[in-house]
Amino acid sequence: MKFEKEISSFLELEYGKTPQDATPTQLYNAVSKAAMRFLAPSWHKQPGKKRACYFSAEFLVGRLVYSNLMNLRLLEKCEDYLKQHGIDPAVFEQIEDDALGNGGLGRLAACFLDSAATHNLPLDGYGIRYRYGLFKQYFKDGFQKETADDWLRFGDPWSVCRPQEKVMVEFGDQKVWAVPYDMPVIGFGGKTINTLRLWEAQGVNEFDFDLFNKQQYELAVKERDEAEWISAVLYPNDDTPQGKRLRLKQQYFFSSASLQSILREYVARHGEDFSFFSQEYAIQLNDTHPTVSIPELLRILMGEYHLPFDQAFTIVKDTFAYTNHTIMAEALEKWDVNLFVSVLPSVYPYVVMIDDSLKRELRSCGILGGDQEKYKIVCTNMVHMARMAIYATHSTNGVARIHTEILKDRVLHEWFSLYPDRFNNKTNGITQRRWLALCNRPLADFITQKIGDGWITDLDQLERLRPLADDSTVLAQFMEIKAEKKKELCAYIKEQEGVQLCADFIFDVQIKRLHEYKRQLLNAFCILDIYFGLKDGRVKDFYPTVFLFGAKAAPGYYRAKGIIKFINEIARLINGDPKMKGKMQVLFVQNYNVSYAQKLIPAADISEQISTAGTEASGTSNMKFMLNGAVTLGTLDGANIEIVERAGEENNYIFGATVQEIEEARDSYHPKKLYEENPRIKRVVDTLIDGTFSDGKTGMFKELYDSLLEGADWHKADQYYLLLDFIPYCEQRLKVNRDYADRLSFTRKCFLNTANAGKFSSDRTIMEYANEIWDIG
Ligand code: H53
Repeated sequence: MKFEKEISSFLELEYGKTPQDATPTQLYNAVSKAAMRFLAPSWHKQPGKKRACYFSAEFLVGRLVYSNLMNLRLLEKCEDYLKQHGIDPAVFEQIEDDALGNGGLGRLAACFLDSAATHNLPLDGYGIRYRYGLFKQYFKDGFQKETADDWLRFGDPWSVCRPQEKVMVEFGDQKVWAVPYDMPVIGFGGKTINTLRLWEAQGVNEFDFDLFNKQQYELAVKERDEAEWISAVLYPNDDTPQGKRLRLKQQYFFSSASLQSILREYVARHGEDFSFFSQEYAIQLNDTHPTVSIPELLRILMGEYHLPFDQAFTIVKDTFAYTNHTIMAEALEKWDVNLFVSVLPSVYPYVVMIDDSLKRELRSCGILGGDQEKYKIVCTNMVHMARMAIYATHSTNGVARIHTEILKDRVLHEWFSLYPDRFNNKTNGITQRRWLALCNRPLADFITQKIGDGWITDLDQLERLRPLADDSTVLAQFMEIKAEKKKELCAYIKEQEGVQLCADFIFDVQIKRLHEYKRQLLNAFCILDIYFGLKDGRVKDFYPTVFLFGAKAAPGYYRAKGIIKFINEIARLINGDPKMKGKMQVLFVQNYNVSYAQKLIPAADISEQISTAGTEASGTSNMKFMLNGAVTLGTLDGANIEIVERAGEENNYIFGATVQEIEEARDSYHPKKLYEENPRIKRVVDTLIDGTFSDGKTGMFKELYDSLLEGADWHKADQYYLLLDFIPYCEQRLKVNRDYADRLSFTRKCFLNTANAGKFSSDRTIMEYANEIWDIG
């Protein structure tokens, strides 16, 4: 049946509605289901090919309906259909994103799936089907408030539940069913369709009839409720783990279920001969979150199939590979041994076996006694997951060049000395399908007009734009597109936030999770410095600017929440000051998520990437901004380094201490001295305590002030060097501002950023994984 007919007949059958009187949710379900029928014949595994499996606790896929239709080449048909019936094609924007991820790590996983399917690489995702994704955020009196993300209330037309493929997962104190829901991952053009398999936890017994009959209703469903808790909520911490029992259960839950389902497939083909296993499967561990898969596979092979340790361990090592996404020491996961044993008593012995094998290997390398401490997987009553992930796999990679170098030179240096060949770099990337073709159609059309549409699956072709960088007509068109996207964003923000922004201002944007190391507070201080400078007459000829923020703070992260409140206070001061009219506006948007990013990024002129050098492993929004023609105002950190290497330092704005400079400054760093000696620094920092702003008597601002000047029990003063980089940052920001006034030459910089973004496609990254780690290329 034709796609359009399929939509209408679904509406009629399921809801008894015509397109005109269907609700947006009904239309959404009908369109999605029609597309699912359309793709069904191509959704199968190619036999006889090695498959790679991406194990990840997060897949932040975002709104799927438009991207899936685009990849199936049905988007225009669908839009025509809606228009014919008098419906706005943007109707599905009312359907919220799913948010089964926190930030960069989960979004990267989603980009990888898109890229692999597009390039016909057999890669499947395995994760958790959280009942509630990342919380929704709103502000009340400038404070962050959280509500549950009930993403299923719109239905879930893109998943297929496969109850017949459920598996049992056993904990020390509990048994649960893991029920798979499969989502198609549609490559561009619709030829390859891979699978994202997300597991839901269900009780083994629906309820206990005995207890029910005794009218003990709560007890009757207790077992079921406790099972469902396992996949109930996504932990809202981005890159700072919480050593919680339920979190370990989640990790084991999806690791064990995924391995069982893979083994079931394998055994159906080969019986109990496991000699082909690592030739047929590669498993990538996305951070340490799924690392418990390592002892679990060992347990299954040894405990259930009776393989000897050496043989089983070789299979494990050849199958698994590990990606590290952070250098922050506190983010490398460790589990208390007692907790681990009580949750996973049958897995722990295999952790010990791996640790024993490691110790034997260390001994054979002449590493003895106390020298073994820094390697041991079980050490000081903790299970070190990163150590296990390095030791028991054949590959450990970082996610940007500098990040991998820091792993090798410092954070994991001892491991690099032991296994230099295991370490490799895979600089992150982003999919240009979502982050250009879909989110910036005017720019996509413009590029296609100039160089054809090959860039959609081969982003290096953007290079062919370079010769046009000196053509002022081309630049004028490019500028016009940015202006159009700014207007669209203003309309959207007016609707969402009730704030009218000036579309002809510079748009300066910082969007990412709220974390001290990402330094939103530095951005805030600099805005204040400009504000005071404008009032004092120190800052002249300032090009009017909108400063935009978007970020969620982990609900338990007190300082991050203080920073949000502080920025909202700054916004209130500046936006309410009549003297600032026509000069600057500040806005922190609420509930920043993938769909919001798709609107903010195309409208940005300046991409704020200002983390302390050596703290951000890669960053990926930096690449999205670059692709959409924004300049980077940033430090030499993460992938920023590779971005300016490609686009030219002269087309971006780099400032601040380098990794080496920070290292050298570390011991003698004295932020209080900078504060006392520099009146500009003092003035902005003092706004935290001098009554300029109110933190609603929470003490949050004073705590921030102390963190900068005094430190705390667990860290030195100003651990992220805000005050060190403050003046260079302000200067560079004013330089961008001045440069912007020369509209043509600034647009040329933006244009060259787009033209040089080819390297940052996740197509390139995923092919490197495929060829160099998984051997599926
Ligand atoms: O992963 C991104 C990086 C980014 C890094 C982020 C990340 C998380 O989102 C969560 C946990 C974690 O260890 C790291 O902070 O720099 O770009 C993808 O690699």
